[in-house]
Parts: sequence; structure tokens; C-alpha cells
Amino acid sequence: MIPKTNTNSQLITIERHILDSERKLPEATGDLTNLLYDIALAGKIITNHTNKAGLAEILGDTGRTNVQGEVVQQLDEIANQIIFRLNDHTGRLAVMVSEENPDILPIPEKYKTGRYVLSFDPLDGSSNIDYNVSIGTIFAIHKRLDEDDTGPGAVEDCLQKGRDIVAAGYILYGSSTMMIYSAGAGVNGFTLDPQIGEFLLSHPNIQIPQKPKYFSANLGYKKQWCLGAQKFSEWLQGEEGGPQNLSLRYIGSMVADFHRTLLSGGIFYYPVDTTNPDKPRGKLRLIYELNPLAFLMEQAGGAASDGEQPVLDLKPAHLHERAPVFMGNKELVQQAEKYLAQYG
Ligand code: P6P
Repeated sequence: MIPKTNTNSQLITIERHILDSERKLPEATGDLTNLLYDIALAGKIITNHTNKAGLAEILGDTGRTNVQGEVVQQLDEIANQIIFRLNDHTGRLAVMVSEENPDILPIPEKYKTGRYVLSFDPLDGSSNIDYNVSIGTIFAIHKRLDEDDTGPGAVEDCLQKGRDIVAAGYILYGSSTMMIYSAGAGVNGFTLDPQIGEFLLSHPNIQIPQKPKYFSANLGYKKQWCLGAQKFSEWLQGEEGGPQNLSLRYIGSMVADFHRTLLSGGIFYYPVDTTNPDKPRGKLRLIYELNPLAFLMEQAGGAASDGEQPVLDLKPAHLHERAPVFMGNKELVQQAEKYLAQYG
């Protein structure tokens, strides 16, 4: 007996959805489809680990720090290894770049290289692991610069603009595990059914709601922001003709804050801390955090800016480049740009 929960919704697995959408891409060879399968599989495996994170042997950090100078949580390393090992031998990738590794991750010589480049943050928000707060995997896929090149990929392949992303998404490890992705034809969300180990289509064709509901930023740092960002934050709270009914929600785990913004409407922003000379372009990383989310936000009818221009138009100069970000409803992002242009 099929449960009469929602007889209108078809049961579509992410594999079926990817396959169907690949059929609409004339030049698709199946590699992108299989690459997205592999990422979904990584999400299922990582889910298992995050569900057990509370156990003593995983909890806590490794005592090592990564290229960002951040303490590496054991789950970071586990997730990093899972994604790399699922993708290093498939012949679909020319090269990878991860938040956890200072340099590019070449495909081992014993394996064939492929046409795609995978950039990923294996477990963003990991500082929240010990507090059982939702965390996430973020990924972006580009084609390598010279598709006829069968040699190893190079750092230039990893320094492409977000505007040239072929597909991107995130996996959110929260009260349920969700995978949200786009291959350039809209944004779709899938929820993992742990009983059957399948991601099922739960949020078809996501569009950011026209009416914003929340704004999301760490107002604890407001005094360190540029005047424009401070004025924008006051506008969001109703000053100078700003909206009167926005609530503040800030989790401190970007995938969770982004996901709520995408589904509820509003804006997530992380301006530069002007008092921190080590991070003149803010905290969040461009290639494997902001570009994938900016790609999704634009696909969902929103906008993503560094305060002056679209994030997707920024040309990365190095792998772990950072950028300030304002992403959400177009009108709110435009207002942020106006305040930054007017007040700096
Ligand atoms: P803050 C998590 O460490 C992270 O990289 C993002 O997931 C999150 O949005 C941000 O940092 C939170 O930073 O300075 O507000 O704690």
C-alpha cells in the first residue's frame, strides 16, 4: 500500500533526476552525470560519519591546522578523504581543489584524467561540529580549460570564474541530509531517505521567494565593518525607510544560513572585518564556498555580490582567495551595493 502522504509527488531519485536533465544537455557524455552521482554518494557516506560525530572517538579536533590556519576537525579530514577517493580514479576529473589542501589535488598518475575540475569545501562550518549544529559540503564543477588535453590538470584550471561553472551545489547535514544542486537549468533539492539510502526530490525548481523573511549576518562584528555595511544593517532593521518586518537568523554555518535564505527569502552577508589586516577581503573563500552558492542563488532568481560586482564575475588569482559577500533577494543585494558605493 503506497502511503497516501502526498500522492501528487512522484518518487524521483537524484540519480533519475540527473540522468533526465543530462538528456536535455546535447553535448552531455554522461561524465557530468556520473560525477554528480559520485558527489551524492559522498554525501551519503559523510552523513553516516556526521551522525556519529557525537561519539568520543570522532569528537574534537586533530590538533592540526589547515591552510586557512583553522583547527582541522577530524570530520573535515574524513570528508576530505571520502570526496577525494571517490573521485581520484574515475577518469572524469583533470584536477581537484579542496579547502583542506594548500595546493591543487592532482589525479594520481596511475589513473586517467578527464574533462572536469572539482572544487570543494568538504565540511564547511566544521567549527560547529562539537555543538551539533548543521554543517555542509559545498562543490563546484568546471570544465578544464583545454578539453582536448589529456594530461594532468593545472592550477589555471582551478582559477576559473564562477560564471563558467557547469554545475554546483551543497549537501546539508542537518535534521535531515539534503543535496541541492544545479546544472544550469534551475535549482532542485533532494532529501536523503536513510531507510533506502536514496536522495528523493523534495524541493523541485527552487526559486527564492519574492518577499524576504530573514537577514543573516554576524552583527557581533558590525563595528568592524565598513560604514556602508553598517548603514545597510541598520536599513535592514527598518531605518531610513528599510523593511519593517525582517527577523535576524544567524547560525554561523554558511550552508545552513544560505539554505534558509534560499528557501525563505532574505539576505546572507559577510562583509570585510576592516580591523583584520590578515583578511583584507573577508573570511569566506571564493572558489569553493562563494562561487557555488552564488551560482545557485542566481539560478534561483536571486543575486550574489561582493558589494560592488557579481561574485561570479570575480577572477580568482589564487586557490584560497577570499571575498566579502551579500547574497539573497536582488533588491536587498542592490541596496547593499548602494550603501557601500555611497559610504564605502
Ligand atoms: P563567524 C564557518 O567557520 C564559516 O566558514 C562559515 O560556514 C560561516 O558562515 C562563517 O565561517 C561564520 O563565521 O566569523 O561569523 O563565526
